[in-house]
Amino acid sequence: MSRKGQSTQQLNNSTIQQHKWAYMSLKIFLNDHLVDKNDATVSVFDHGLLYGDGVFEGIRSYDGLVFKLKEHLDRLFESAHTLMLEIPMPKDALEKAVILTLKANGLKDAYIRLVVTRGSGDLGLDPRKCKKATLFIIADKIALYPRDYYEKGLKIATVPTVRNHPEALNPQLKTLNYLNNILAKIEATNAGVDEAILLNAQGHVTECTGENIFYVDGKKLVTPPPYVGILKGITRDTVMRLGAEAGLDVSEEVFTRHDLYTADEVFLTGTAAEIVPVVRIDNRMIGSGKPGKITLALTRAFHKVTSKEGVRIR
Ligand code: PXG
Repeated sequence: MSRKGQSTQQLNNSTIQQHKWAYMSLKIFLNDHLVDKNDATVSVFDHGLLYGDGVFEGIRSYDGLVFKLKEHLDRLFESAHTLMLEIPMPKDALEKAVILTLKANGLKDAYIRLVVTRGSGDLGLDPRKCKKATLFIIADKIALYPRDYYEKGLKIATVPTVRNHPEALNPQLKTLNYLNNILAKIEATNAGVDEAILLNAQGHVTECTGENIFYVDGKKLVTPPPYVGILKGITRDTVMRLGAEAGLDVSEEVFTRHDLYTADEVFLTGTAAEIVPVVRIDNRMIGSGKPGKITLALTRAFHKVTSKEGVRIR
């Protein structure tokens, strides 16, 4: 008998099992069933590809609990509703499909990408040419952000590209058209910083390329209101709730870069990033130049919530 009373044979079996998982191809949910990753393809005539005509969600599961699944599905259906895009499955069936995809891949801690495109049509942009939406769900291991980001904080900068005007393409829609954000990301990279802050056409702070932004001023916790042009983040909603529960004075306010430069603390929120401290903006030091106390307390509270709340994978 070897370690922990397991026989060598048992140990070998479990090692083989782990390798099997590692080499087993990912299963993708495509339209109405699971397919092998290599068979998960969409047409070159799909308008998701030709025009960015579609919607998506990025969801996370923590130790077998899918965080805020209902909220993500609600947001997906709301984005699709405004685009007059019919999701080819009711919400409860889609919830089951997400769970099925996680189970088929043996994933407990995962990143889930749920995508619905207009489907394939011809080379005209008219959505009426597309008879059926394409739906796919990818669930994979979560690629965590480097630890340094959380321990040292981010250096970020405002960029020249302004956030989409809400009456052009409303940032509240989580669509497949992310070029506004991608241009901002390129500008941040060119400037040698970790992330971009996008302002709106009036010069008000909106959000980052895939995260919402908050600042702390004394007991005040402030984030921009949706109408300045932001995605109403699900992590943002949770953090606003946790801030209020911690006795902070939480508000949605229109603000400028000056408010960020002079804040005690700044942090970003998003499904992938969770809560990340920001220590430098446009080369100005924020607060003490280290991740702030309130940011760290909210991070601990957030981890507590993700370990308890969610739809169980069973
Ligand atoms: N703003 C924008 C523009 C986003 O795309 C957020 C804010 C944060 O929202 P949530 O609901 O996640 O708190 C997002 C979300 C990725 C990735 O792969 C991007 C997002 C979420 C998950 C993964 O870059 N964006």
